Amino acid sequence: MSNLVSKTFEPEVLTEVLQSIPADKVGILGGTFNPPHIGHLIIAEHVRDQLGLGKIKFMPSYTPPHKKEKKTIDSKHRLAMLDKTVSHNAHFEIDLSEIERKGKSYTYDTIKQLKEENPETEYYFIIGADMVEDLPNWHKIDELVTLVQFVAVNRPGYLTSTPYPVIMVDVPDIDISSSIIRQKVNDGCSIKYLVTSDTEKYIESEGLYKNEEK
Ligand code: DND
Repeated sequence: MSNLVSKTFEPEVLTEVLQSIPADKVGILGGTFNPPHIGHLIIAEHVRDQLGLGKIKFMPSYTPPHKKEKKTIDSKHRLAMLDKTVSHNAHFEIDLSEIERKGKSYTYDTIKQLKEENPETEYYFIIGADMVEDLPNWHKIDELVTLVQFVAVNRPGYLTSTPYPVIMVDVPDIDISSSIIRQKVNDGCSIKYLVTSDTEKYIESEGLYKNEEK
């Protein structure tokens, strides 16, 4: 064994090293991901890069709190597609907190749980401008903004002005949505390049989004 490998740190040196490490900065991109698309990848990567975050956790909802009336496909399909979409980026992970908790996926409950489990971590919750407009309707929003730093990205057709404390990050305008992709599949149109090729194959092989009610 070489000297380099066998060398051990003195305890006081290790303490100094640990104290100099900044808190973990982790981005969370919560979503229904029905399906995940390249817009999700672009905003996650831009925010990670611009805010110097260590990683981005993609967090699929079990039951989206704001989509009561809509039919959302089973979480097993959304999770499988998300896995295929994000697995090529070493900075991206999937967080199963909401899928495992089941029930309505209120962000307040999720952040409270994550903060209890990882008190040293600084969380940055990333939302598109459509969700910025919706923030006043979120469950326990006044408490939630004290627990997590919201990060907003621009989205064509939506404003980003809000009375809530939100960091703005500019991303290229991306006029892609999950609903447009579902509509295209239903109409028999190509979704190539709107989703990753593995996700495109999965949608096709599982027959997702065909014959959907309008
Ligand atoms: P969506 O279902 O809208 O996400 O949910 C976003 C997150 O907000 C989830 O974690 C929800 O649980 C949470 N939420 C919403 C409402 C109420 C509450 C919580 C509550 O606790 O009361 P999508 O799968 O549609 O998209 C994921 C994210 O990506 C969204 O923030 C969306 O705005 C954003 N996005 C884009 N941003 C810019 N340009 C585009 C985008 N496409 C999606 N083209």
